[in-house]
Amino acid sequence: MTLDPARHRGRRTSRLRGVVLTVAAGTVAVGAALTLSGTADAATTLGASAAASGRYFGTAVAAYKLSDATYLGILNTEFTMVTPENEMKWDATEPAQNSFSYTNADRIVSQATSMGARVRGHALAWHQQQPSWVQSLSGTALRNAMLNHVTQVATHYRGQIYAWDVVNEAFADGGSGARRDSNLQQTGNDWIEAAFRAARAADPNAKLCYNDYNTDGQNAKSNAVYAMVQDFKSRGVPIDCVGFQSHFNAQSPVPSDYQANLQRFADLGVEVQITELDIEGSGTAQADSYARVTQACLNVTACKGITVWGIRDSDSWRASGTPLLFDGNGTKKQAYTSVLTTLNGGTEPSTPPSTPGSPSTPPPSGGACTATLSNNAWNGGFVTTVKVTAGSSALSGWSVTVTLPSGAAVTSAWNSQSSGTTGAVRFANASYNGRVTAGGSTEFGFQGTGTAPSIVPACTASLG
Ligand code: 9MR
Repeated sequence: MTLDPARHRGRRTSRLRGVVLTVAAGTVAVGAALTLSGTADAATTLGASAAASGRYFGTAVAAYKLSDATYLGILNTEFTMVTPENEMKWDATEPAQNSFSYTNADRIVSQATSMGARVRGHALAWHQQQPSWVQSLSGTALRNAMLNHVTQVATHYRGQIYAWDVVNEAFADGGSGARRDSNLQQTGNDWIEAAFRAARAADPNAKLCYNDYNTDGQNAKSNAVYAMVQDFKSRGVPIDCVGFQSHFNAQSPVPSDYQANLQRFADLGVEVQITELDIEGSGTAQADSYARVTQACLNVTACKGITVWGIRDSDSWRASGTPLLFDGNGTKKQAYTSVLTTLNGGTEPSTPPSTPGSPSTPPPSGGACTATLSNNAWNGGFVTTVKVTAGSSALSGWSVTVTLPSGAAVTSAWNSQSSGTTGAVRFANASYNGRVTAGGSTEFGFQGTGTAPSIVPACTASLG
């Protein structure tokens, strides 16, 4: 929508008058609430940037790689959550029945503790990576062995785990919406809830998650998981979170309803977590997909963090697809910069990020302008004013993307041409205000319903 500035001035004034009146009536607590200018404050690591919105940024870690200096350096610098990639699985922790082996998992937990990071425990009950003694059991013997395993391992790590993947990948792929026909499933349909109850009893403070893949958009499989979570919530079966593995590639790209799917689970009253993120590809396409996933998490209040499934491409379980944020040398990829920028609300960090021993990827162009945002908000609506300031060069055009909180929508805009009304809304200059002198500024605004945006908007410019 393009709006006439004169008309808007009138509109805006009357709206602001309305705000003042509402404040005077005492029904809202917000005046000129928020001015954010991101450049100086933008954090320069994934963990610190995620922490700015109360989230974590994690990675899968392999114990045997902790002696690799490049790997350890990136781990220490960038991440605030750690998932043992294989070391807490059943074959690793209980290689013989009732004989537990925690050496490698403990190494990862103490590494996490030493760097002030938390741990996602992965995974207590899964049809894969079972030791051979488990594969020879069935019926009650298998059920009891599973419950004993859950109890013993969760007790060993009691108080040290932020969230456990209690049950992993228990639903079938395809359109059936059925449970996966595993040896655990054959012990009875209630095996999942039995595992969750045992985990709660063993470690009452750990969040208990169900974790799966191909559940990242709305489909028969995710619908079946959704129904299970809804059922567990209604019957008081302990479940606190759902993990979305988010393994993406050309055949299985980020679904268009990714954020909506996270949100519908969140609306059931569980935390949602992105637990094993990797996206095959390279360059801008890969970077854009990473940004979309990151922004989706930021847009869902109950999405408390993102974990990537490894550090460097060479650390990945599918290394040939180069799906991670650092290349094989430990150098930051475009995807890294894109995630960091998204976590920072679209603002490039003031100090170029650097990885010990490796050059940083040059930031994409777009630092030629900055945008600051101020809100007048009331219960159910807001007016936002955005100031666009040119850097050391004059601008011939600009655009600003503002990400609205879930449920918010733009109803009108002035001094700009807007595209979209929800989510990431783009505002480009109107015909008369694209030119901004070096160091100069211009303002545009919009009105909306719902909660006002609070993230520093991303500004891009054409120069000249
Ligand atoms: O990354 C893990 C790889 O090293 C193992 O060989 C593999 C064995 O099943 O498991 C990988 O991790 C999986 C995770 O535990 C559950 N979701 C799928 C992951 C990739 O297969």
